[in-house]
Amino acid sequence: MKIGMVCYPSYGGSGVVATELGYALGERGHEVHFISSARPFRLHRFHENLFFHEVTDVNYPLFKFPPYTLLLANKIVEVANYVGLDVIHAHYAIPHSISAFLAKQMMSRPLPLVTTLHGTDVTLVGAFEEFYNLTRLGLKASDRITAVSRSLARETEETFGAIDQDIKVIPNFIDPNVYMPMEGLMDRYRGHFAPQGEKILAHISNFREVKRVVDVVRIFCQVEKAIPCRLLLVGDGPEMSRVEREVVKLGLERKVCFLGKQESVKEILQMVDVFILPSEQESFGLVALEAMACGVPVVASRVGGLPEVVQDGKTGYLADVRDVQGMSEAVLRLLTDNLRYKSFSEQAVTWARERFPVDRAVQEYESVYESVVQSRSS
Ligand code: GMT
Repeated sequence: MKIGMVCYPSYGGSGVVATELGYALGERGHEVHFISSARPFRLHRFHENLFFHEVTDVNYPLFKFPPYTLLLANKIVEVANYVGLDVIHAHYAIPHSISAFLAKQMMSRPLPLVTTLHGTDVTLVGAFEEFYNLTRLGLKASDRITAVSRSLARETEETFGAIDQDIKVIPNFIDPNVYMPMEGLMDRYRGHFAPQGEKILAHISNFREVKRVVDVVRIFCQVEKAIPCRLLLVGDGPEMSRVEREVVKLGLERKVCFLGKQESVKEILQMVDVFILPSEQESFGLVALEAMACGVPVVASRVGGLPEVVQDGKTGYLADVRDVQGMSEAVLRLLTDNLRYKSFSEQAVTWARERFPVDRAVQEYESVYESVVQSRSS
Protein backbone atom coordinates (compact mmCIF):
# COMPACT_ATOMS: atom_id res chain seq x y z
CA MET A 1 0.00 0.00 0.00
CA LYS A 2 1.13 3.62 -0.52
CA ILE A 3 0.46 5.74 2.53
CA GLY A 4 0.74 9.53 2.85
CA MET A 5 1.76 10.32 6.44
CA VAL A 6 1.01 13.91 7.51
CA CYS A 7 2.46 14.99 10.84
CA TYR A 8 4.13 17.79 12.79
CA PRO A 9 7.90 17.61 12.46
CA SER A 10 8.63 19.14 15.87
CA TYR A 11 9.81 17.62 19.17
CA GLY A 12 6.82 15.65 20.47
CA GLY A 13 5.12 12.32 20.73
CA SER A 14 2.81 12.59 17.72
CA GLY A 15 5.75 13.01 15.32
CA VAL A 16 7.49 10.09 17.02
CA VAL A 17 4.42 7.88 16.64
CA ALA A 18 4.02 8.82 12.96
CA THR A 19 7.71 8.21 12.28
CA GLU A 20 7.99 4.90 14.12
CA LEU A 21 4.77 3.72 12.47
CA GLY A 22 6.28 4.73 9.12
CA TYR A 23 9.41 2.67 9.72
CA ALA A 24 7.37 -0.33 10.85
CA LEU A 25 5.11 -0.08 7.77
CA GLY A 26 8.18 0.29 5.56
CA GLU A 27 9.59 -2.90 7.04
CA ARG A 28 6.38 -4.66 6.09
CA GLY A 29 6.78 -3.58 2.47
CA HIS A 30 4.48 -0.54 2.39
CA GLU A 31 5.60 2.70 0.79
CA VAL A 32 5.29 5.60 3.24
CA HIS A 33 5.40 9.22 2.10
CA PHE A 34 5.86 11.75 4.90
CA ILE A 35 4.43 15.17 4.08
CA SER A 36 5.36 17.96 6.50
CA SER A 37 6.92 21.42 6.82
CA ALA A 38 10.28 19.86 7.78
CA ARG A 39 11.76 16.40 8.18
CA PRO A 40 10.17 14.86 11.31
CA PHE A 41 12.79 14.91 14.05
CA ARG A 42 13.20 11.14 14.40
CA LEU A 43 13.08 10.42 10.67
CA HIS A 44 16.83 10.12 10.33
CA ARG A 45 17.55 6.52 9.25
CA PHE A 46 17.44 5.79 5.51
CA HIS A 47 14.86 3.22 4.51
CA GLU A 48 14.17 2.29 0.92
CA ASN A 49 10.39 2.46 1.45
CA LEU A 50 10.29 5.82 3.25
CA PHE A 51 10.10 9.18 1.47
CA PHE A 52 9.87 12.77 2.63
CA HIS A 53 8.04 15.58 0.79
CA GLU A 54 8.58 19.04 2.21
CA VAL A 55 5.78 21.60 2.17
CA THR A 56 7.68 24.66 1.02
CA ASP A 57 6.80 28.17 2.04
CA VAL A 58 5.63 30.87 -0.36
CA ASN A 59 6.68 34.46 -0.19
CA TYR A 60 4.05 36.85 -1.45
CA PRO A 61 3.59 40.41 -0.15
CA LEU A 62 -0.15 39.99 0.39
CA PHE A 63 0.29 37.02 2.70
CA LYS A 64 0.87 38.31 6.20
CA PHE A 65 0.73 34.67 7.34
CA PRO A 66 1.80 32.02 4.80
CA PRO A 67 -1.26 29.76 4.29
CA TYR A 68 0.30 26.48 5.49
CA THR A 69 -2.99 24.58 5.50
CA LEU A 70 -3.52 25.37 1.81
CA LEU A 71 0.07 24.64 0.86
CA LEU A 72 -0.17 21.32 2.64
CA ALA A 73 -3.45 20.48 0.85
CA ASN A 74 -1.79 21.24 -2.46
CA LYS A 75 1.24 19.10 -1.60
CA ILE A 76 -0.98 16.18 -0.60
CA VAL A 77 -2.67 16.33 -4.02
CA GLU A 78 0.69 16.54 -5.82
CA VAL A 79 2.12 13.56 -3.96
CA ALA A 80 -1.10 11.56 -4.18
CA ASN A 81 -1.25 11.98 -7.96
CA TYR A 82 2.45 11.54 -8.61
CA VAL A 83 3.06 8.41 -6.55
CA GLY A 84 -0.52 7.10 -6.52
CA LEU A 85 -1.24 7.25 -2.77
CA ASP A 86 -3.89 4.81 -1.54
CA VAL A 87 -4.64 6.56 1.74
CA ILE A 88 -3.77 9.69 3.74
CA HIS A 89 -3.03 9.30 7.44
CA ALA A 90 -3.27 12.66 9.23
CA HIS A 91 -1.80 12.92 12.72
CA TYR A 92 -3.78 15.72 14.39
CA ALA A 93 -7.12 17.06 13.26
CA ILE A 94 -5.94 20.68 13.18
CA PRO A 95 -4.76 21.52 10.62
CA HIS A 96 -3.83 18.20 9.02
CA SER A 97 -7.22 16.60 8.51
CA ILE A 98 -8.56 19.93 7.22
CA SER A 99 -5.78 20.05 4.61
CA ALA A 100 -6.49 16.42 3.74
CA PHE A 101 -10.20 17.24 3.43
CA LEU A 102 -9.35 20.03 0.97
CA ALA A 103 -7.04 17.67 -0.90
CA LYS A 104 -9.86 15.13 -1.21
CA GLN A 105 -12.06 17.80 -2.80
CA MET A 106 -9.35 18.59 -5.34
CA MET A 107 -8.70 14.98 -6.34
CA SER A 108 -10.39 13.39 -9.32
CA ARG A 109 -10.46 10.01 -7.55
CA PRO A 110 -11.32 8.93 -4.00
CA LEU A 111 -8.54 9.40 -1.44
CA PRO A 112 -9.53 7.88 1.92
CA LEU A 113 -8.50 9.78 5.04
CA VAL A 114 -7.54 8.30 8.41
CA THR A 115 -7.12 10.80 11.25
CA THR A 116 -5.29 9.94 14.46
CA LEU A 117 -6.06 12.11 17.47
CA HIS A 118 -3.13 12.67 19.79
CA GLY A 119 -4.58 14.88 22.44
CA THR A 120 -4.06 18.57 22.39
CA ASP A 121 -5.89 18.85 19.08
CA VAL A 122 -9.09 17.85 20.82
CA THR A 123 -8.57 18.70 24.47
CA LEU A 124 -7.04 22.13 24.02
CA VAL A 125 -7.03 23.39 20.43
CA GLY A 126 -10.24 21.74 19.34
CA ALA A 127 -12.08 22.86 22.42
CA PHE A 128 -11.27 26.54 21.83
CA GLU A 129 -14.40 28.04 20.42
CA GLU A 130 -12.58 29.42 17.38
CA PHE A 131 -11.48 25.95 16.31
CA TYR A 132 -14.46 23.93 17.45
CA ASN A 133 -16.34 23.79 14.12
CA LEU A 134 -13.17 23.31 12.15
CA THR A 135 -12.06 20.39 14.30
CA ARG A 136 -15.51 18.88 14.00
CA LEU A 137 -15.28 19.20 10.22
CA GLY A 138 -11.89 17.44 10.30
CA LEU A 139 -13.44 14.61 12.30
CA LYS A 140 -16.49 14.30 10.05
CA ALA A 141 -14.35 14.40 6.90
CA SER A 142 -12.26 11.47 8.11
CA ASP A 143 -13.18 8.02 6.82
CA ARG A 144 -11.78 6.56 10.04
CA ILE A 145 -10.74 8.23 13.29
CA THR A 146 -8.34 6.65 15.72
CA ALA A 147 -7.30 7.88 19.16
CA VAL A 148 -4.24 6.96 21.18
CA SER A 149 -6.16 6.16 24.39
CA ARG A 150 -9.64 5.26 25.57
CA SER A 151 -9.70 8.43 27.61
CA LEU A 152 -9.04 10.59 24.54
CA ALA A 153 -11.69 8.76 22.51
CA ARG A 154 -14.21 9.33 25.31
CA GLU A 155 -13.28 12.99 25.68
CA THR A 156 -13.56 13.56 21.92
CA GLU A 157 -17.03 12.06 21.87
CA GLU A 158 -18.08 14.15 24.85
CA THR A 159 -16.68 17.34 23.33
CA PHE A 160 -17.90 16.91 19.78
CA GLY A 161 -21.00 14.75 20.15
CA ALA A 162 -22.07 12.38 17.39
CA ILE A 163 -19.56 12.20 14.55
CA ASP A 164 -21.11 9.34 12.56
CA GLN A 165 -18.54 6.72 13.61
CA ASP A 166 -16.97 5.08 16.63
CA ILE A 167 -13.45 6.18 17.36
CA LYS A 168 -11.04 3.27 17.21
CA VAL A 169 -8.50 3.21 20.01
CA ILE A 170 -4.99 2.19 18.93
CA PRO A 171 -2.65 2.80 21.86
CA ASN A 172 0.80 4.17 21.20
CA PHE A 173 3.58 1.60 21.11
CA ILE A 174 7.28 0.87 21.47
CA ASP A 175 9.68 -1.40 19.70
CA PRO A 176 10.79 -3.73 22.54
CA ASN A 177 14.04 -4.42 20.69
CA VAL A 178 14.94 -0.74 20.86
CA TYR A 179 13.45 0.31 24.21
CA MET A 180 14.83 -2.18 26.72
CA PRO A 181 17.21 -2.24 29.66
CA MET A 182 20.83 -2.16 28.43
CA GLU A 183 23.02 -3.01 31.40
CA GLY A 184 26.34 -1.93 29.86
CA LEU A 185 25.28 1.65 29.20
CA MET A 186 23.84 2.13 32.67
CA ASP A 187 27.14 2.21 34.55
CA ARG A 188 28.95 4.27 31.96
CA TYR A 189 26.47 7.15 32.07
CA ARG A 190 25.61 6.91 35.76
CA GLY A 191 29.23 7.48 36.74
CA HIS A 192 29.24 10.70 34.77
CA PHE A 193 26.03 12.24 36.10
CA ALA A 194 25.96 10.75 39.60
CA PRO A 195 29.59 10.08 40.55
CA GLN A 196 28.82 9.47 44.25
CA GLY A 197 26.20 6.85 43.43
CA GLU A 198 23.30 9.28 43.80
CA LYS A 199 19.86 8.23 42.53
CA ILE A 200 18.80 9.79 39.23
CA LEU A 201 15.37 11.27 38.55
CA ALA A 202 14.43 12.48 35.07
CA HIS A 203 11.82 14.30 33.05
CA ILE A 204 11.61 14.57 29.26
CA SER A 205 9.19 16.87 27.43
CA ASN A 206 8.77 19.90 25.22
CA PHE A 207 8.51 22.13 28.33
CA ARG A 208 5.02 23.36 27.53
CA GLU A 209 2.98 24.70 30.44
CA VAL A 210 0.77 21.61 30.31
CA LYS A 211 3.79 19.48 31.35
CA ARG A 212 4.19 21.28 34.75
CA VAL A 213 7.99 21.00 34.66
CA VAL A 214 8.24 23.36 37.65
CA ASP A 215 6.49 20.63 39.66
CA VAL A 216 9.24 18.23 38.60
CA VAL A 217 11.81 20.54 40.20
CA ARG A 218 9.70 20.86 43.36
CA ILE A 219 9.27 17.09 43.61
CA PHE A 220 13.01 16.65 43.17
CA CYS A 221 13.65 19.24 45.89
CA GLN A 222 11.55 17.21 48.37
CA VAL A 223 13.17 13.90 47.43
CA GLU A 224 16.67 15.38 47.57
CA LYS A 225 16.11 16.41 51.18
CA ALA A 226 15.73 12.72 52.07
CA ILE A 227 18.26 10.94 49.83
CA PRO A 228 21.19 12.03 47.65
CA CYS A 229 19.99 12.36 44.08
CA ARG A 230 20.32 14.20 40.79
CA LEU A 231 17.74 15.44 38.28
CA LEU A 232 18.11 15.25 34.51
CA LEU A 233 15.85 17.56 32.52
CA VAL A 234 15.64 16.74 28.83
CA GLY A 235 13.96 18.94 26.23
CA ASP A 236 13.28 22.62 25.82
CA GLY A 237 10.32 24.91 25.30
CA PRO A 238 8.34 27.88 26.52
CA GLU A 239 8.61 27.06 30.24
CA MET A 240 12.41 26.76 30.27
CA SER A 241 13.14 30.14 31.91
CA ARG A 242 10.58 29.54 34.67
CA VAL A 243 12.10 26.13 35.34
CA GLU A 244 15.63 27.54 35.48
CA ARG A 245 14.48 30.26 37.89
CA GLU A 246 12.87 27.63 40.14
CA VAL A 247 16.09 25.60 40.19
CA VAL A 248 18.05 28.70 41.22
CA LYS A 249 15.42 29.75 43.78
CA LEU A 250 15.64 26.34 45.44
CA GLY A 251 19.46 26.34 45.31
CA LEU A 252 19.61 23.18 43.21
CA GLU A 253 21.93 24.36 40.43
CA ARG A 254 24.60 21.77 41.16
CA LYS A 255 22.12 18.91 41.32
CA VAL A 256 19.99 19.58 38.24
CA CYS A 257 21.39 18.99 34.77
CA PHE A 258 19.68 20.40 31.66
CA LEU A 259 20.43 18.17 28.68
CA GLY A 260 18.38 20.18 26.15
CA LYS A 261 16.58 18.60 23.22
CA GLN A 262 17.84 15.09 22.56
CA GLU A 263 16.85 13.03 19.56
CA SER A 264 17.43 9.64 21.13
CA VAL A 265 16.27 9.12 24.72
CA LYS A 266 16.75 5.37 25.08
CA GLU A 267 20.39 5.83 26.15
CA ILE A 268 19.50 8.50 28.70
CA LEU A 269 16.73 6.37 30.18
CA GLN A 270 19.26 3.63 30.97
CA MET A 271 20.72 5.58 33.87
CA VAL A 272 17.43 6.87 35.27
CA ASP A 273 15.91 5.46 38.48
CA VAL A 274 12.51 7.18 38.39
CA PHE A 275 10.80 9.09 35.58
CA ILE A 276 8.48 11.97 36.55
CA LEU A 277 5.54 13.17 34.43
CA PRO A 278 3.27 15.49 36.49
CA SER A 279 1.30 16.85 33.49
CA GLU A 280 -1.91 18.83 33.73
CA GLN A 281 -3.21 16.88 30.75
CA GLU A 282 -1.78 13.91 28.86
CA SER A 283 -3.72 11.88 26.32
CA PHE A 284 -1.21 9.05 26.51
CA GLY A 285 2.31 9.98 27.68
CA LEU A 286 4.49 8.15 25.16
CA VAL A 287 7.66 9.05 27.03
CA ALA A 288 6.34 7.29 30.15
CA LEU A 289 5.93 4.16 28.07
CA GLU A 290 9.47 4.51 26.69
CA ALA A 291 10.77 4.86 30.26
CA MET A 292 8.92 1.76 31.50
CA ALA A 293 10.17 -0.28 28.54
CA CYS A 294 13.71 0.60 29.67
CA GLY A 295 12.90 -0.61 33.20
CA VAL A 296 12.25 2.83 34.73
CA PRO A 297 9.19 3.11 37.02
CA VAL A 298 7.11 6.24 36.43
CA VAL A 299 5.55 8.69 38.88
CA ALA A 300 2.87 10.65 37.04
CA SER A 301 -0.40 12.51 37.40
CA ARG A 302 -3.66 10.61 37.36
CA VAL A 303 -4.99 12.35 34.28
CA GLY A 304 -6.15 11.64 30.71
CA GLY A 305 -4.69 8.42 29.31
CA LEU A 306 -1.90 8.06 31.89
CA PRO A 307 -3.83 5.54 34.02
CA GLU A 308 -4.03 3.35 30.89
CA VAL A 309 -0.25 3.53 30.48
CA VAL A 310 1.14 3.50 34.03
CA GLN A 311 -0.17 0.77 36.35
CA ASP A 312 -0.60 2.50 39.68
CA GLY A 313 1.19 0.49 42.38
CA LYS A 314 2.75 -1.90 39.87
CA THR A 315 4.82 -0.11 37.21
CA GLY A 316 4.82 3.26 38.96
CA TYR A 317 2.56 5.52 41.00
CA LEU A 318 -0.14 8.02 40.10
CA ALA A 319 -1.17 11.09 42.09
CA ASP A 320 -3.49 14.02 41.52
CA VAL A 321 -2.31 16.88 39.31
CA ARG A 322 -0.37 19.45 41.44
CA ASP A 323 0.11 16.96 44.29
CA VAL A 324 3.85 17.62 44.63
CA GLN A 325 3.90 16.09 48.11
CA GLY A 326 2.16 12.89 46.98
CA MET A 327 4.50 12.49 44.00
CA SER A 328 7.59 13.11 46.17
CA GLU A 329 6.42 10.44 48.61
CA ALA A 330 5.81 8.06 45.70
CA VAL A 331 9.35 8.60 44.41
CA LEU A 332 10.74 7.96 47.90
CA ARG A 333 8.63 4.83 48.28
CA LEU A 334 10.40 3.48 45.20
CA LEU A 335 13.89 4.64 46.03
CA THR A 336 14.01 3.50 49.64
CA ASP A 337 12.93 -0.09 49.14
CA ASN A 338 15.19 -2.14 46.86
CA LEU A 339 12.88 -5.12 46.61
CA ARG A 340 9.89 -2.96 45.72
CA TYR A 341 11.99 -1.04 43.19
CA LYS A 342 13.20 -4.21 41.49
CA SER A 343 9.71 -5.65 41.14
CA PHE A 344 8.31 -2.34 39.78
CA SER A 345 11.16 -2.10 37.29
CA GLU A 346 10.65 -5.67 36.05
CA GLN A 347 6.88 -5.28 35.89
CA ALA A 348 7.33 -2.05 33.90
CA VAL A 349 9.40 -3.83 31.24
CA THR A 350 6.97 -6.73 30.96
CA TRP A 351 3.90 -4.47 30.85
CA ALA A 352 5.40 -2.20 28.16
CA ARG A 353 6.47 -5.17 26.01
CA GLU A 354 3.27 -7.17 26.34
CA ARG A 355 0.69 -4.41 26.25
CA PHE A 356 2.22 -1.93 23.77
CA PRO A 357 4.28 -3.81 21.15
CA VAL A 358 4.83 -2.08 17.82
CA ASP A 359 3.79 -5.21 15.88
CA ARG A 360 0.28 -5.15 17.28
CA ALA A 361 -0.17 -1.43 16.61
CA VAL A 362 1.12 -1.60 13.05
CA GLN A 363 -1.24 -4.49 12.26
CA GLU A 364 -4.16 -2.50 13.63
CA TYR A 365 -3.26 0.54 11.52
CA GLU A 366 -2.85 -1.72 8.48
CA SER A 367 -6.36 -3.09 8.91
CA VAL A 368 -7.73 0.43 9.32
CA TYR A 369 -6.06 1.43 6.02
CA GLU A 370 -7.35 -1.71 4.30
CA SER A 371 -10.91 -1.14 5.48
CA VAL A 372 -11.07 2.48 4.27
CA VAL A 373 -9.46 1.66 0.93
CA GLN A 374 -11.89 -1.24 0.38
CA SER A 375 -14.99 0.73 1.33
CA ARG A 376 -13.93 3.57 -1.00
CA SER A 377 -13.40 1.28 -3.97
CA SER A 378 -16.55 -0.84 -3.46
O1 GMT B 1 2.54 16.48 24.75
C1 GMT B 1 2.95 17.26 23.91
O2 GMT B 1 3.18 18.42 24.17
C2 GMT B 1 3.25 16.80 22.53
C3 GMT B 1 2.07 16.12 21.89
C4 GMT B 1 2.43 15.89 20.44
O3 GMT B 1 1.76 16.42 19.60
O4 GMT B 1 3.37 15.21 20.14
O5 GMT B 1 1.82 14.89 22.56
C5 GMT B 1 0.54 14.32 22.44
O6 GMT B 1 0.66 13.16 21.61
C6 GMT B 1 1.51 12.13 22.15
C7 GMT B 1 1.56 10.99 21.14
O7 GMT B 1 0.32 10.40 20.94
C8 GMT B 1 0.99 11.66 23.50
O8 GMT B 1 1.84 10.67 24.04
C9 GMT B 1 0.91 12.86 24.47
O9 GMT B 1 0.32 12.42 25.68
C10 GMT B 1 0.06 13.97 23.85
N1 GMT B 1 0.14 15.17 24.70
C11 GMT B 1 -0.87 15.62 25.43
O10 GMT B 1 -1.96 15.08 25.48
C12 GMT B 1 -0.60 16.83 26.25
